[in-house]
Amino acid sequence: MTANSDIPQALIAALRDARHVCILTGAGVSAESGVPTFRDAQEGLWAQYRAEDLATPDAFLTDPVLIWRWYRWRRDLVTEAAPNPGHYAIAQLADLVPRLTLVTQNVDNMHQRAGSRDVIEFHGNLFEDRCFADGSLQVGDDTTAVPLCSDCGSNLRPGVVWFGEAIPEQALNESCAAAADCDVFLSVGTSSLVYPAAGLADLARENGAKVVEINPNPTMHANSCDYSLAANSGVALPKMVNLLAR
Ligand code: BV8
Repeated sequence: MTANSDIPQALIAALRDARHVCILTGAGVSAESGVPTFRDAQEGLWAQYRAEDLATPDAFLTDPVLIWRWYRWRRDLVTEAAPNPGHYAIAQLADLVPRLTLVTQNVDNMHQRAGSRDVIEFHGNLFEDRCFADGSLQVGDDTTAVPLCSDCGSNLRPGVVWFGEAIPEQALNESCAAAADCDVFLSVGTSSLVYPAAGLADLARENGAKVVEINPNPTMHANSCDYSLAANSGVALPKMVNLLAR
C-alpha cells in the first residue's frame, strides 16, 4: 500500500490497462460542495439528532412531520449546492476508460448534475417521493407537512433506503456484478462502515481487482487496499484524470 496524495504512476498504468473500472462513492465526494457528511455533526435544529436515528422507518412512523422537515432541509441544502471538481472528474473518467460503473451511496443527485450517466443509486434518491405502503414512485404535494399518496392515501416518504431496509434489488445485483467484474475499484469519500455497500470493495479484491481508497482520513480498510490516497476527492480525482488523459 502507498499512502500519499500524489497519484502513483502504477495506478495510472492500471487505469490505462483497465477493461472495466468500478467506482463507489460516499458522502465525502460531496463534502467540497458544502454538503455535510454523515460523520459530520448535524447543524442547527438537527444538531440534537444522529443521522442514523432519523434515517429509519421507525423514526418516520413515530414522527413523519419531523422526518419530512429533515429531508426537505436536506433537499434545499443540496439544491443550493453545486457539484465539485471531484464529481466532474468522475464524469470525465467515463470517457477515458472502456467501461465505468458508478455506484453511489449518496442520495444528492450531484453525480447526475455533473454529467455522470447510468448512476447506480445504491441508497435511493433524496428528490423522489414514494408511497410508504407499496414503495411506488409518486409526486407529493410539497405544501403539506406530510404528503399523501394519490393512489391509496397513505403517507409518502422520501425515495431513500433507510437503515434496516433492503437495497433495491436491481441496484444491488448490478453493483455486485460490476465489483466482481472490474479491474480497478475506486472507493471514494466513504467511511466504509455502512453495509452492504462497504462489502463491494472486498468483492472486487476477491475477484482480482486493484482496490484504491481516496479519503483524507484513511479508513480501517486502507491497509488492505493496493493504493490509499490520503487526499480530498476534489483534488485527487482531477489529478488522476489529467494524468490519464495525457
Ligand atoms: C440492510 C440513505 C437488511 C438515507 C443510507 C453488517 C455489519 C454491520 C451492520 C450491518 C451489516 N449489514 C447491515 C447492517 C445494518 C446497516 C449498517 O450498515 N449499519 C452501520 C451503521 C453499521 N445497514 C443497513 O441497514 C442497510 N440495510 O442491511 O437491510 C435487510 C436485508 C433484506 C431485507 C430487509 C433488510 C441499509 C443501509 C442504507 C442506509 N441509508 N442513506 C439518507 O441518506 O437519509 S446510509 C448513509 O450513511 C449514506 O448513504 C452512506 O451510505 C452512509 C454514510 O456513509 P458515507 O457515505 O461513507 O459517509 P460518512 O459520513 O460515514 O463518511 C464520509 C467519509 O468521507 C469519511 O471517511 C471522511 O473522511 C471522507 N471525506 C470527508 N471529506 C472528504 C472525504 N473523502 C474525500 N474527499 C473529501 N473532501
